[in-house]
Amino acid sequence: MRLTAVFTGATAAAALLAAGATAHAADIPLRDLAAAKGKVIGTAVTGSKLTGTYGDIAGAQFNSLTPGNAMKWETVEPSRGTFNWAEADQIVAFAQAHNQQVRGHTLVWHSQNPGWLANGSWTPTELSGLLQNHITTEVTRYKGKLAAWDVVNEAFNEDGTYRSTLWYNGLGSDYIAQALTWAHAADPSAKLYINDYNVEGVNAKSTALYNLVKSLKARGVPIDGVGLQAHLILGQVPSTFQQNIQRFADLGVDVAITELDIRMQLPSTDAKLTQQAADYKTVMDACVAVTRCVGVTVWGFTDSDSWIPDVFDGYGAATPYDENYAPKPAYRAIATSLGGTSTPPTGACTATYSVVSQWNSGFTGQVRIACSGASLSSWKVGWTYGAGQQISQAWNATCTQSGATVSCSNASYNGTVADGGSVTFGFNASWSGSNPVPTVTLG
Ligand code: G2I
Repeated sequence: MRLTAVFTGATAAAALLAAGATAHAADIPLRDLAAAKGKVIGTAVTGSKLTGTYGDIAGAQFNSLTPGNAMKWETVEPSRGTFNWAEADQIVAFAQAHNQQVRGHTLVWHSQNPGWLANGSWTPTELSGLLQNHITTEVTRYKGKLAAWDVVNEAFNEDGTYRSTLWYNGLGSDYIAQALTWAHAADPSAKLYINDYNVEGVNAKSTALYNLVKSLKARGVPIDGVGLQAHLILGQVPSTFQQNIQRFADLGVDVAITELDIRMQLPSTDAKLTQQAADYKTVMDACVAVTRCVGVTVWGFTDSDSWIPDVFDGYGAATPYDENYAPKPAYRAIATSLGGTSTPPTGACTATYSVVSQWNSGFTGQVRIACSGASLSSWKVGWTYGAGQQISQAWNATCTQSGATVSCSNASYNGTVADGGSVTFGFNASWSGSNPVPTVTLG
């Protein structure tokens, strides 16, 4: 979390506001805006993080949670017959306590299956029995508690053919209809979805999905919806996005945007963040425009809890909140699309800490102080390290560290931060074990 210093006029008489949970005091939470439009605004979450600022934001801003990993086969049945529901139960309990929906994710997938299952050799009958048992066990456990299930995940190749998976290879394409049928038997009230990526626009893959849903409906297989994951790239929201949502809706199924994030090449800049906000708004507007689009879930709400940097080298900053839990322009774009009046916080200077590069024992960090509607003639930034980090050298600031407490003040030449301007300083430090980002105060 970062603290935002709000200045009255141009003087440095600072009032410190605890920011992070909301963009600013007057903002209406996204979940209230979404509810007023009859839409869901959700986020994927990690159960162990649901405390402190992360928990506050997840609970206050979203009306739906999707467990990011906690309901996957590898998590719930790591060895055959041994079940671990701890994280999934925790997320469901958190959601109930915060009056949120839960979207179950996911029952049938080619990835994140336990080794005993993925590496086993099974006859079709055994495989079918394993799948039925898995679906029945997991769906029954959460019967009546989940709004929806991503029953089948990522069944297609990019060219629209079926992906070669444990399931397809062993059972043929009808594993999809069977999985839906078993899930429906275990919880008739949960909405059952097929979910995939790169199916946001009209293309070969989304058309294969469309044809599948059409034939499942014709056969009377219980299918309620289609999940468009929407792991998008900056500036590349497909032009046929809304048209594609509409064609699925016209088949008589719901559509959910299930895993939205919009990645950019790092470092992020103001221009990229502005483009990202426009992209988020395009996605939100398309869902708002189609009645049967039930809502949008972001795949992690903060850049500190996103899969992108781990998988796409050099990319990140894909979510609506930065790694210090400050809402980004994308957050305000979501709010605007949901009918909120969203002006960026005015009269504020903020300090944002980030790790620029990290190696086995050391790292380079930076802090950016930016002002909008306010200015500074001198500044001082402080934080407390939580994991024994030790600063060895700083540039463009004078930094001292006493125990875990760091204090940095401006150099002779960069104390002035103009309205609309920013100043950055850097440092080298050591770390071991972990290197969590500290809470930074500007004052
Ligand atoms: O890959 C992004 C998403 C694509 N659509 C389906 C989603 O289920 C998928 O989610 C991601 C999770 O966000 C990641 O957190 O699925 C990844 C695996 O395919 C998840 O990554 C895994 C890491 O690969 C593991 O090393 C790690 O142990 O997360 C695990 C739990 O943190």
